[in-house]
Amino acid sequence: SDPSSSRRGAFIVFEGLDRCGKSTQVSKLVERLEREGRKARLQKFPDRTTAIGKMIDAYLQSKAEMDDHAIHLLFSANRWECAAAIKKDLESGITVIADRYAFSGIAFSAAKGLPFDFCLQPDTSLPLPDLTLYLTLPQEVASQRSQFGEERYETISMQQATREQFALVAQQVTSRHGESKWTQVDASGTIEQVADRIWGLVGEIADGIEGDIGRLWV
Ligand code: Z5A
Ligand code: MG
Repeated sequence: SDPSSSRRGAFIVFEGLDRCGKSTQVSKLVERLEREGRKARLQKFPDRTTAIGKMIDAYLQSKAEMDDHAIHLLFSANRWECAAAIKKDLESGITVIADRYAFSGIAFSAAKGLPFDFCLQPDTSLPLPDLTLYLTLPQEVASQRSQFGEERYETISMQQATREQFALVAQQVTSRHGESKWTQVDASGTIEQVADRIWGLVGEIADGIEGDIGRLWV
């Protein structure tokens, strides 16, 4: 019998500032898991395909204006509308890899000046990631990558403010949920070098997890 059959899939989140290579590495990890014979699914946030996601997309492309609180709640609502599917997949043994999650939600809105606690609340009790990989890259390198600056938030000052908020988010995650839940990853080097670094950090949770799915901030 398969010893992994009683295990649920791991929920792994990629976070980090713009152009640090999250989407690239999320795809690499999904491919690698599948190559190793494991089931994996990619979940991007914001998920721009839903009705809420389309409103978020218009906002990010500056085709629509929105109150800061309202857009914050829409980003969270966009996660809530995906939460049941994430839980269902994890329970059926699929590893779910998210490209951004609630931590981006908090860091970007708090960087705009909304109170940190307000930013935290709407995501309370969403599925808790088993591991968040926070990719770091010097700003000079990130700004030189293609398409930087095309969307709202892609300015150096906004990125710096967001970096500071991400540090506070990391403290919240580790103090509430444990040090093992948040790992910083050096995202410099070639795509393959970063992918190998990440594979080493993912380690045995790629084989599945025995405990229940946790709840964020609970
Ligand atoms: N946002 C929010 O405010 N609230 C929320 O709750 C959430 C998000 C969930 C859109 O996000 C915005 O929404 C984002 C946060 C906010 N705003 N900002 N700023 P998004 O995830 O849709 O953003 P994106 O358009 O996908 O870009 P990105 O995520 O910032 O990029 P990335 O995924 O980190 O990088 P990449 O696409 O993998 O790579 C960027 C380029 O570099 C690309 O040309 C790659 O080929 C290249 N690349 C990647 N890796 C390497 C290496 N190792 N070497 C050289 N070149 C590389
Ligand atoms: Mg991306």
